[in-house]
Amino acid sequence: RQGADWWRGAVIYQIYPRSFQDTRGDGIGDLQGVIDRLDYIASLNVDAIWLSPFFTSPMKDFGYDVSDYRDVDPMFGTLVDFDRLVEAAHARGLKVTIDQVLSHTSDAHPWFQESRESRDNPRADWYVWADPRPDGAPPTNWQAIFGGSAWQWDTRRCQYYLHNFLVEQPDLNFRNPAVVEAILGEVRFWLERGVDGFRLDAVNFCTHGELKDNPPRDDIREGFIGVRPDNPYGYQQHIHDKTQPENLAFLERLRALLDEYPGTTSVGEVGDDDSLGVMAEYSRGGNRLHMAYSFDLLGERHDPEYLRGILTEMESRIEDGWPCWALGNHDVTRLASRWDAAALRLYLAFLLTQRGSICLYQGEELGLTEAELSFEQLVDPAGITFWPAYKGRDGCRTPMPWQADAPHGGFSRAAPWLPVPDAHLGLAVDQQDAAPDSLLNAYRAFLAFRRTQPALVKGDITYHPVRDEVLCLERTHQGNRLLVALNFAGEPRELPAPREAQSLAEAPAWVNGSWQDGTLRLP
Ligand code: TEU
Repeated sequence: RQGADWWRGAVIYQIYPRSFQDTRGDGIGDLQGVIDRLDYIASLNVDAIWLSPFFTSPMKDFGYDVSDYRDVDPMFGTLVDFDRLVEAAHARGLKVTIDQVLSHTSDAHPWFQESRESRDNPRADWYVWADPRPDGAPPTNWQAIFGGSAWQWDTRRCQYYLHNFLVEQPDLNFRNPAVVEAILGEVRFWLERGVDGFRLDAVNFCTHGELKDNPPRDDIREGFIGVRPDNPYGYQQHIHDKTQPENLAFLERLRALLDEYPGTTSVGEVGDDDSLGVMAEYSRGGNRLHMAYSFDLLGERHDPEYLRGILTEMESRIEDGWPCWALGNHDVTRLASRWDAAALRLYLAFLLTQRGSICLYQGEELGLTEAELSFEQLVDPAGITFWPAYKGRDGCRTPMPWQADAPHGGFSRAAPWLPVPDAHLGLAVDQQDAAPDSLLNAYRAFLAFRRTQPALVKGDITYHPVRDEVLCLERTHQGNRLLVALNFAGEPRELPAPREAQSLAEAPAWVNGSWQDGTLRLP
């Protein structure tokens, strides 16, 4: 696990620091809280952590609006805490990856403050500024992901600036070489501090497209994040040319920087109509990103044909690139409420047997459900804008329940920024620790088993056709060969094992069920 390519097949545990563990009593999690819980994280048998943003921020998008890339927001602690966190994680064999939100900054970032001062200051072209149309309207019809025009009028410059997300998240101008240099300098700061890698936020949004109207779109891709005809979030009807070819030059610069620090890695978040194609393009060739992930398994569809379709398409397109898969994150409805709550053990086996690296989102290992919040309780601007068609992301961001009988589930002694749902207390870590057959212990056991199987960590993969809602796949690495049979039927299934698998030993190692005389019996 310790070589320079430790990230291939690694399992990365995503921490949303705001909601992990509060030690200061302000109802918001902090870096010390992460340090205090590292033993828990190591007990899961994961390889790395990914920390969602903890940088200085006005918190309009809860940290994805960075106003100082090189510091820790006081609500989370200090750089000294961060250094201690890295040291303590490394001491437990855990790699540390951090989020880098490079496509945009906060409007409170000094770069933007300077840029908006005038049309001819040294940072005037650091963001994407454009004149209005003759009638005063925004330069293009592009829509922001969080609603409304992607252009915001600025009264000082009498120009519009581009924001793909919130008004408070102005888009950096990656077509300006000075911006690319500055951004690489910010990334180097964290490499020097000893981080092992980066999750690159909305990485295909960095370079903006030609400023021209896009045609309205009438297609809606089924199964994609929150996309329904009545739901504008993620539909982005006017920004579907976001993945610009010029972005590749930036990725190549970034990779050259990372290669100066052997053993570091990168995973790019890709949101695109052809996200699988972009994942392949961004992770292929060894000179761009190490890995990429998309929202393809984060939507509502979870039937085995759909899942197999995504995964086989990825395999056919990725060549020497490397995918990263997740079934949950801080942007989507919790897995236990999005897919079938009765099948969480199946999904864990499904996720952890795919080819690629894996992200687990905090609380997924507990089977946490989406919190039901009223409109008055919402704080996510996306939810506040689109309610009730789309309820936003607060429901997947409520605090970790550590102890069933402690106030606020042991997360904080103060009222947390989002409530700990009563329904989560029975799923708290202390309850599941004590129950040998809990979901938490199933994750631990499967992750421990996975580590002993090189075929699951870095082996090749082949998929058999789905039969009777059973998805069979094979993983092979040198002498290590496994047949994985995943029963999505919701009831027991009996079927002949795929003929190609007959040469395997008939000894199911972990999955319950049996395999005898060529017949698979799956509960
Ligand atoms: O999310 C990016 C994002 O929202 C898009 O990738 C979008 O979801 C996708 O295109 C599907 O429509 C990241 C962060 O994860 C999120 O929390 C931030 O709010 C966002 O960037 C802005 O920084």
